[in-house]
Amino acid sequence: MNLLLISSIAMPYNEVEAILEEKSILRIPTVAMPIGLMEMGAYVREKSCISNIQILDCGKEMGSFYINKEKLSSRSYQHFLRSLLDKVEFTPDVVGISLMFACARKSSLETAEIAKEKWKNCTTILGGNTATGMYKKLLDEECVDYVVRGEGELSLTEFINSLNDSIKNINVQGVYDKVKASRGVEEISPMIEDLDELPMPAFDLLDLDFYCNTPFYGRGSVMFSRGCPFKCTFCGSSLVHGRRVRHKSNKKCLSEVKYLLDYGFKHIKPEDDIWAIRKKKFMELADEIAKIRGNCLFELSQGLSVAVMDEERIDAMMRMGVKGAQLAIESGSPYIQKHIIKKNVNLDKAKKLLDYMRKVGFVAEVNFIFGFPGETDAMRKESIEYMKSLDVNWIYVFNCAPIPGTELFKEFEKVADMDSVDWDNMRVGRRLFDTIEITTEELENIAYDTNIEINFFNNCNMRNGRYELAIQCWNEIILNNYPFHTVGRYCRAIAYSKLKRMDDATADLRICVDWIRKNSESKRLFERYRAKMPLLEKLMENEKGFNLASELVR
Ligand code: B12
Ligand code: SF4
Repeated sequence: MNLLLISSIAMPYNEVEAILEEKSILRIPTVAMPIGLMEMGAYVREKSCISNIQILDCGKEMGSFYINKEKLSSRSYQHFLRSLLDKVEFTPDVVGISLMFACARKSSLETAEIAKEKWKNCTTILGGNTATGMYKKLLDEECVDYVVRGEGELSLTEFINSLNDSIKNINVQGVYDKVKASRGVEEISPMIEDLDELPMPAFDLLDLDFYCNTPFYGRGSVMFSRGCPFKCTFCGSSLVHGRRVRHKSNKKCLSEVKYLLDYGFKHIKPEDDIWAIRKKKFMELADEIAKIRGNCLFELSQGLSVAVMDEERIDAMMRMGVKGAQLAIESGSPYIQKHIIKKNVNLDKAKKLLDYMRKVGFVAEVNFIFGFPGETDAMRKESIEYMKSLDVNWIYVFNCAPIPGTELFKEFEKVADMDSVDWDNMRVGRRLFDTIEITTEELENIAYDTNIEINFFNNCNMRNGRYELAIQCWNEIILNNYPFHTVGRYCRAIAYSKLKRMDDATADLRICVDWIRKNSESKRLFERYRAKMPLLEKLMENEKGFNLASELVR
């Protein structure tokens, strides 16, 4: 029996199309190793009757396309998917598609359709976070034979073995066909209790060279635990992994880290939902990693929990090569914390943690979200005031886009028509539906303006005279990837001028003007915030005679 596992692309459909058709420079594809397929693939390879297995890593293929786009001809999304499926080396009996993100719904269905067309007798089965939350709707589609809800190791193994035994009415916990879905059965797959039973993730089924050596994308992913005990209403993690945390032993964590280190990885990303929750275990692991990591750095892309973090854990993270991370605060309104998102972040403790991080040189960023159902203008203002009181390098302000299957999603159903949501084109920074409280456009504007105000015009490093650090953050977060960002470049010019680097400052202002003339995004940013960038107006009025030093003394 041949098993093909496919990971879908973690980007809205229209953004992928724009890249493929070479229309967009605004979005860089999000690419990360598909841990679920690596862990499940390794388990199924060991425990089921399959003889061949392949992972088709569409995210990585998208990343490669983006990097090499000058060399490749443009194409449609469907054409791209077809060309990827043409690369498969065997005729699969089972095509398993990982549908983790709501925005990948359409492309996953198209993948299933193409697979059915290409391999007439194959069985399609979808799994992953979004498949778990949306299983009924997915099973309405002809190209979807089965959906797995929850973790796939045990259920997919049993499913494949049943298929191999030609069992007609497959009855596996967590595996739904169209009939079971219509019967209203509510269950998810059984979970592996002892995560040490998982074999080494199937790193060998990925293009490790791409993940190790590609500039910008070069990162290896691991997951040391599954599950999170907290009850944040917006979070989708517990749908699949439950609320009880299961840990791999430190020995197993180290063996996975060592595998990547031996390959040559210089960046490793643990993707655990809740990091360092068991203090003693974590401190021991961090110290063991510190001994073997050489110059490899560790990156935590999930926000750190304010409830869990403390000074000793921060010190241990630094020893193991974590240079910085985001602290997950989400809202500065105590009401929202307690009643709407139920994260209950202690806002004073968050501030103290940030102060400590600053003191020891741990680069801290913070996440906020606007647009929760029930959120008022006053609550948003409270959040903005709180943001302004933080001493932090960067604040990300997102728009709340609910995850199907979560408690917050049910709250959204009270204020919006969730059946009409265009999931395929939605991203976190952009939610494509109005609620009775606020329109998409209003919300987007508030979040966008707050981002710009907090991170640029009212930048905390600038306020505190840390001009070099402000420049470093703008370079790393904005200008290295988006050189056309008028506001970023303008603010960098101001920082240079504070450092008396007048030539650099003037050069930046002149480059801003060039970009504004040739790039629509630069022009849009200029027009939107021109009142806050008076030096650009001055430069445009008198390009030849412009003198920054005299403008600044006026
Ligand atoms: C790593 C990660 C990413 C990586 C994904 C890499 C990849 N290709 O897998 C990247 C960085 C790309 C990513 C991006 C985003 N992410 Co993310 N991400 C995660 C995270 C932390 C871990 C996923 C993981 O590896 N889990 C470990 C493995 C073992 O579990 P798993 O992947 O779920 O796989 C198991 C089962 O789902 C199932 N399964 C999975 N696939 C299949 C397929 C088949 C055939 C079968 C049978 C079973 C099966 O079996 C697997 C093994 O048990 C999860 C949180 C979580 N704990 O799941 C969030 C999570 C999936 N992400 C989430 C979100 C919201 C996002 C973003 C929107 C965030 C953002 N700020 O932009 C973006 C999506 C893109 C976009 N722009 O819209 C949400 C849910 C999304 C949703 N339902 O729409 C989650 C659940 C986080 C949360 N706390 O709510 N993410
Ligand atoms: S702490 Fe993080 S992972 Fe846990 S429920 Fe809240 S958002 Fe989800």
